[in-house]
Amino acid sequence: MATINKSSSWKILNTHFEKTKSIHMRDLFSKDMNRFKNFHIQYEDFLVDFSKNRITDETLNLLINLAKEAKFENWRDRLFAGDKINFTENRSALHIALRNRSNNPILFNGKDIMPNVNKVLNQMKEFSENVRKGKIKGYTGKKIKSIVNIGIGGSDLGPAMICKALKPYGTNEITPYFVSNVDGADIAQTLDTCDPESTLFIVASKTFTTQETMTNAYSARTWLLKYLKDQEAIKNHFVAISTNQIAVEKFGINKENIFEFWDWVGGRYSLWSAIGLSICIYIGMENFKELLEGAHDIDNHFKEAPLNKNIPVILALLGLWYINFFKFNTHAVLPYDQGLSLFPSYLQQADMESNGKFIDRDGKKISYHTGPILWGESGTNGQHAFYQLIHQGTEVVPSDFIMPIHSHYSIGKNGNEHHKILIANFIAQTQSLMMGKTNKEASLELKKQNLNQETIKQLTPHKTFEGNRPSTSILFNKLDPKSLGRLIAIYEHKIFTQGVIWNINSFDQWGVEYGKQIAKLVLPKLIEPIETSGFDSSTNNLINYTKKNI
Ligand code: G6Q
Repeated sequence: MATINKSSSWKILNTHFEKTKSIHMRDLFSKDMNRFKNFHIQYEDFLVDFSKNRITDETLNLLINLAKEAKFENWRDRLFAGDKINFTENRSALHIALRNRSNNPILFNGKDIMPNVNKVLNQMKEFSENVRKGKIKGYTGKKIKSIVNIGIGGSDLGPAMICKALKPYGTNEITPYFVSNVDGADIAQTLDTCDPESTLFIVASKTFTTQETMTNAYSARTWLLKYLKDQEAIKNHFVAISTNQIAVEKFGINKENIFEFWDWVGGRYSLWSAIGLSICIYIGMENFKELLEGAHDIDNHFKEAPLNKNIPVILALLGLWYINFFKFNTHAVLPYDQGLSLFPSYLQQADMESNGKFIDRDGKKISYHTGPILWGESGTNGQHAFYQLIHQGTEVVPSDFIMPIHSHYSIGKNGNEHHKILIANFIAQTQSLMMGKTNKEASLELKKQNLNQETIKQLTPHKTFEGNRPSTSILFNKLDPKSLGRLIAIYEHKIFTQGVIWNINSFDQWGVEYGKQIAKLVLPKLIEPIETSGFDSSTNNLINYTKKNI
């Protein structure tokens, strides 16, 4: 296939872009009373309003043509069929099987994988229930009160984000902790708050070789043995989630305490697998299944909804429109829910690790932009920090505003004062980003403050907002397990759709592997007693400086 930016649909889009790039959304809204009606999708309790984007009907049609020319539908079929689309690792990307609540057979190498998926789910159910009921106890017979998930990247970000988001569903009797950083502060501070007799460590690592995770796991083991003084205690206090059974057993974890997952589950797509064990223990199996249900709903929606009504597809096409044509290179994710405060960093990995690539599937260097720099923060905190740049900066930042209509917390006047203020801020931001404030409006506002002519003239440009800053609003009823499952799956499929059109493999992560490889080269140099040479002069000197001053 010719590269996508040489395709006829790309060229047509480019011409369309040149014609429409200066149109202000304010004018689009005033000319079309049905703009919201035409540019929103209602899926169950999810409302996706994408009318505040710099598109027309024609833009959308042309973007859909581009997806079709990139054979998106064919790639989507291949994803669901378990083809080895992650060809650089010779793997399928079958996370959809982990949440296949229909239980219809899914074949991998000609064999149905659902029995194995269900077997592990049952193991997770039994184990998590026994921990919650206090049937699984610590070595000295104490009930488990703290669970410490030791993992990094895909083996940490999803479970950590979900446990925070679903706190209202969590048990008060068990506190979940997440240790990921190899910086000793992370594990040391966590261990300080835990009682060895009532702590369960979950070592979550697909490969069971990741330096950070293994270092933290060994330190946790040493800490435990220091207090409990018997190797046998490891049985009660350590479980592992891994595809590498041999390495787990070598660590000293019992075979029965290993939760299996498979090569066809990518790290950043693994929260639906046994990597979700910490979630399961904290919120219970029934709620974990709801999370899976939510994702499964979106899998079906993604497979079946027409492209112009397909939430992940629309989000993907909007993103592409901004990155590839407007050259807006960053994208903000702004959840108006404190529970979702880790959602932007979770998505950073999902998106940037998947689509931060400059080589296409044919091994050629790409000549168009791929994944955006994704960032964000929960509202309203971000408003008092970086929104200034979103309103008036020289960079335009397309943003997703995400908000549940109902809060879990009844607080303030009438029990909903806080949430009403939150909603008002959410809506006000999207409105003002789109509308802006004209020079005339700004100057009129200043006149009403009885300022003199000169001050008005001086202040007007500073108080003027161009507007035309795009945003998409995603609303749903409540942040519960099902809606969170839906939200995550929407973004997973958005990322996949963009990867298909950009002709990249969204499922490998050679940059991460490279990081793992180079750290191993430097570590022995930090220990060797002689002066280090052989690297560039900056690296040699950094190593020698730290060695001298350590
Ligand atoms: C995710 C990446 C990466 C991975 C971590 C941890 O897709 O592969 O973030 O999850 O490097 O790897 P392990 O689970 O093997 O320890």
